[in-house]
Amino acid sequence: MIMDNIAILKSLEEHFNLDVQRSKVLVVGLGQTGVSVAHYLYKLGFKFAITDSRDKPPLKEAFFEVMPDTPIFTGGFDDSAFSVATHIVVSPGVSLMEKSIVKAIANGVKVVSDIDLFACSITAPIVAITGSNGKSTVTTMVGEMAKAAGKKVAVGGNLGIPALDLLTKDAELFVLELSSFQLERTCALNAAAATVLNVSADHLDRHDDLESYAKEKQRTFRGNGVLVINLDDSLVSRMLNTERCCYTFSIKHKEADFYIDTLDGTDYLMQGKEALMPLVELPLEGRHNAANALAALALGTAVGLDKTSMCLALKGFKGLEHRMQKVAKIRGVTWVNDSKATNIGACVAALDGYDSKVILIAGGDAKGADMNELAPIIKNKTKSVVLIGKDASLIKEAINESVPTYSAKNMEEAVSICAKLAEGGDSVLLSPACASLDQYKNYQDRGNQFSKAVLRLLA
Ligand code: UMA
Ligand code: ADP
Repeated sequence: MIMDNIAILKSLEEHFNLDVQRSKVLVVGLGQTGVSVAHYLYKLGFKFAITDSRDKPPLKEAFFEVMPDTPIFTGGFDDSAFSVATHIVVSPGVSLMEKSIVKAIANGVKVVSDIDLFACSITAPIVAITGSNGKSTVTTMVGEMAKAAGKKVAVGGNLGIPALDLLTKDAELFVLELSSFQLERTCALNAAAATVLNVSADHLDRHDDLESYAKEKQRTFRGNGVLVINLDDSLVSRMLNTERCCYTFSIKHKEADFYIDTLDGTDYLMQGKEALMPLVELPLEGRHNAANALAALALGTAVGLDKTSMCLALKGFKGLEHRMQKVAKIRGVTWVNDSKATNIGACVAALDGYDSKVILIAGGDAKGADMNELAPIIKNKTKSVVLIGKDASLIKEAINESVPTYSAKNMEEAVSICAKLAEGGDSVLLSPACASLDQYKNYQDRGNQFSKAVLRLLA
């Protein structure tokens, strides 16, 4: 449920000293988040301005058709815009280390996130999901489970719909995917159930090191809700808190609350002594997806969803695009699009799921990660590797000739090299272990270009 405006204003004042008469808010970044924040502040009657460091933020024209009188500062972050603000709402894509932001914070300006504003505006429970990999999959799974259980549910956050835009839906349950960028600037969240799915190297261009990145993720556990903990991840299992209600999950350890066991030769998703459903009925490839299903079951259980509905939702869950998605089988060769593998952990999970060696397409923007971590699995699980993108040379150095590597200028060329290398029975996997922005609009664009190039082979 959503609170009325008077209750929201009271909550904002209590949490952030954000007062509709006295406060002046600067919205930093006019992307999806910034636009949702502006609409929210406008409805509540706050005075606010917007700043964006780009000359022409792409959403500017559409935004000004709706709110033509909003003051805006573009083409750089100007200290003068920050100096009049009492509060800044910083979009996740904008680093808190930006000079103007550091200066504003030093001058006593308060940072508030869109997730904070959201948390101050609702009474319905939140399920919060973060982690380096599997967030979108688990968020969608929990949303589907809630729908199957007959709940009015709203699903969003980093997944796509900004949290504040979910406030138009009078939901009984909110399921939010949260990134480390959203969490690092959030302090008012109190999720009814929360998980950090896993922590592996990602976004190290924005975080100091793996420990501090893990700490940002841990902020999802603030408050007094149920913690859902992955026992298979050493950084996450350290987050167990004996003073809080915790559900554990594991695909390796049977002492977890949610785990996998073999009964009469069949693997089951288990809770305690109860076999919830056979693993083969989960229509997703890869052991990592069994872990995702266990995490979703634990989160759903924590907010009171019934087991039958949760299992029904899992059995009907076909997975999301660009995640281990089979594109085609052409002349005996299976082509798989895992373009969403934008970090090493996701690529390792993808390769781990194969019993025989594959031909891998990898590369792009490594975001400061150490590509040497890919070397062992590439050696064990690939026949050859075709490299693309800005940091291809880092992967090539890491592979150090342990398997044959080829370089391609673009996806079309990468697919054509793979087509020459592949024999009947092989799999070709696009799982880049890197972000896409050096060559593509986003990971979807990269995945679509892969699929198009593969389907052209049919001709
Ligand atoms: N901007 C600046 N200066 C900067 C950086 C950005 O002015 O230094 C401006 C841009 O010009 C642009 C705006 O900020 O106008 C974009 O803001 P943003 O990058 O925060 O993006 P949003 O459109 O608000 O989308 C964000 C998330 N994006 C990022 O975290 C980068 C979306 O996650 C999320 O879906 C959306 O909020 C709704 O919650 C995307 C993402 O890539 C999918 N997330 C990363 C990931 O999953 O790895 C974290
Ligand atoms: P996120 O939203 O965290 O990026 P997604 O569900 O979109 O997660 O999946 C991103 C990538 O991570 C895909 O390549 C997918 O195959 C892989 N992946 C999904 N779940 C896991 C997991 N539990 N562990 C490791 N990799 C995973």
